[in-house]
Amino acid sequence: MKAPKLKLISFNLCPFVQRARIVLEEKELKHEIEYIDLDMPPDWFFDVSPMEKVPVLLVDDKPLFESMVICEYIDDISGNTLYPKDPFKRAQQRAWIALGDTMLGSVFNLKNASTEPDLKRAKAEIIDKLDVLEEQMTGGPYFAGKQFGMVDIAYAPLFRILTGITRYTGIDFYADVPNVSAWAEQLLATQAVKASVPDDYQRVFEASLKRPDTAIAKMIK
Ligand SMILES: N[C@@H](CCC(=O)N[C@@H](CS)C(=O)NCC(=O)O)C(=O)O
Repeated sequence: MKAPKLKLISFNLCPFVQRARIVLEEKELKHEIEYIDLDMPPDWFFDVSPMEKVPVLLVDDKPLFESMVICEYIDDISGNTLYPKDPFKRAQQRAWIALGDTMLGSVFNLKNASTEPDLKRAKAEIIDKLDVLEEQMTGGPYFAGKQFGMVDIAYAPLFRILTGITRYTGIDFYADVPNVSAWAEQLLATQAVKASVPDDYQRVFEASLKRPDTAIAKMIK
C-alpha cells in the first residue's frame, strides 16, 4: 500500500499538536507541518477543522481531528504499535490518557487565571492529579516500564508546560511526586519529544506566561 501524504496543521504552543508530532517523529514518518495563527486562522482552516481547533492531520488532503485519534491513526498505519497488544492493558492506558486530557484543562486554567485564588485552585487540581499518577508509577523509566509508548506521548507535552512554568515562576509541581518527576525528566530528554516543538518554542512560551491580566505573569522571576 502506498504511504499516504501527511500534513499536520499546527500552532506553535499547542500541547495537543505536540502529541501528534511526537508519534510522527517516533515512527519516522515523512510529513509536512503548517503552523497557523489561531487568532487569525486562514479561511481554508474552517473547511478542514470542524471544531476550529488544531491539530488537524491532512491524510492525502482529507482531514482528521482530535489529537489522540490522530496519534492512534498514525500508530495504525505504521509498524510496532505504541500500545500494549493486550486489549485490557490497552484500554487501561487510554483511561490514563483521559486523565492527562483533564490535566491539560487544569493547566489552561492555571495559565489563564486572572486572580490568585483561581490560580491556586488550578494548581491544587494539577497537584492532586500528579499524586494519583505517582501511585501508578512502576519504576520507569517510562509510564509502563521500559518501553516508550502512547501514555508517554500523551503526557510529555503536559510535562513540558509544567517544567517550563516551574522554571519561570518557581511553582514546584513535582515536590511530592519523585517518580513522576523522574518520568517527566526522562520524557523531556527523549529525542522524539525534543523534536516535537518549533525552534522558537521557548521564547513564545515565555511570552505566553507574561500575558497581562493573568495571575501567573505576576509570578515571573
Ligand atoms: N481535544 C482536542 C483539543 C485541541 C485544542 O484544544 N487545541 C487548541 C490549541 S492547543 C485550539 O485549537 N484552540 C482553538 C480554539 O479553541 O478556538 C485535541 O485533543 O485535539
